[in-house]
Amino acid sequence: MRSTFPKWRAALAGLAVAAMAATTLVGTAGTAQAAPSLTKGLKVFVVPKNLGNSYFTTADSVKSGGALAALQQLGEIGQETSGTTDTPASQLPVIQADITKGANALIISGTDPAALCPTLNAAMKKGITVVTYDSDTNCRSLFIEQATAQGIGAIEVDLLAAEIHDTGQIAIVSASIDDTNQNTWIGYMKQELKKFPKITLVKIVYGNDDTATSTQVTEGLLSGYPNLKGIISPTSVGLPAVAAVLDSAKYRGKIYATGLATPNEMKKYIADGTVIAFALWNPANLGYLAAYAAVELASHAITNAPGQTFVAGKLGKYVVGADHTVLLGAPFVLNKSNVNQFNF
Ligand code: RAM
Repeated sequence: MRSTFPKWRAALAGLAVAAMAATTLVGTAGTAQAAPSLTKGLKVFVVPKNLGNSYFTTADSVKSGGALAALQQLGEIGQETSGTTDTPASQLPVIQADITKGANALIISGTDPAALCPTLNAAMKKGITVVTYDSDTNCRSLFIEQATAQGIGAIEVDLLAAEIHDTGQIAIVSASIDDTNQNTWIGYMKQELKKFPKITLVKIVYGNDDTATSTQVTEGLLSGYPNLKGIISPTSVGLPAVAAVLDSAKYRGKIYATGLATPNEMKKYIADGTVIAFALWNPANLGYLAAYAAVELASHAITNAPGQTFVAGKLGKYVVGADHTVLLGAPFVLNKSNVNQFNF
């Protein structure tokens, strides 16, 4: 198995992983105290793109120390709700039902930048706090961003470029065609690809954050592009599906895949050499931070103006940045040297 990951990239990744491990170890046992000014008993709905995706289970659940854990610590009434597919048609009725149930705040991973907006704008007019996390919409008070979109796009291209020696045809297996986050990252991937003139992006296909569809579109790529050298899948559902298709003597070491995924879903493919490296951030911390931001806003303890600051429990102090965003941190790289340190 080749390992061509440049030393400086590995060193950077190591630093990021160390930072991430330190916060992970704090787990759910954090004894964060709610600031006295925060309102208790708020009804806060956490709305991932869809249910049944383990990335969102980690981001949201009490057990992992995600959004619902923070809401519990703050004395709010938190609930995770969503549809079954990564589409606005599936997500929207659930958001509408949350509003009918008396939501004070909504924390949403957007399945589309615009389609949710008539509903979310009406909610904000009624005084409901709308925060996005993971995937943005054009209508919200704050976006809690996992890492810069440029950083996420660039790291995936850099990882694959190193593995294919900066040469050859590549494709992307994305989530849905409308997802804000994947489309933004793909835009930055195209920018980063300009640094690699011998790499050609031949096709973008969509697995809709569904394993069966992701498998099918990957197989389609392999038969349609016999000279394909690499695949980027910037989705935690897509990348394990791509890896499963490539996990055979026919493809291993010949076609490389990277992207974003949770460690537990990739351990097998890292161990057998199908995948060398991939990237992520700490999803539980993302959910935790989003919950604090939503409660701060809903309590009128902060506004969404750039420069506002708040303390997000065990994670410490955050500042509202340009475009009304709050940045969690940097993406980190997982490979065989560290993937087994994580359990989510
Ligand atoms: C999937 C979703 C999510 C994305 C992760 C990496 O779980 O598409 O939005 O952030 O992958």
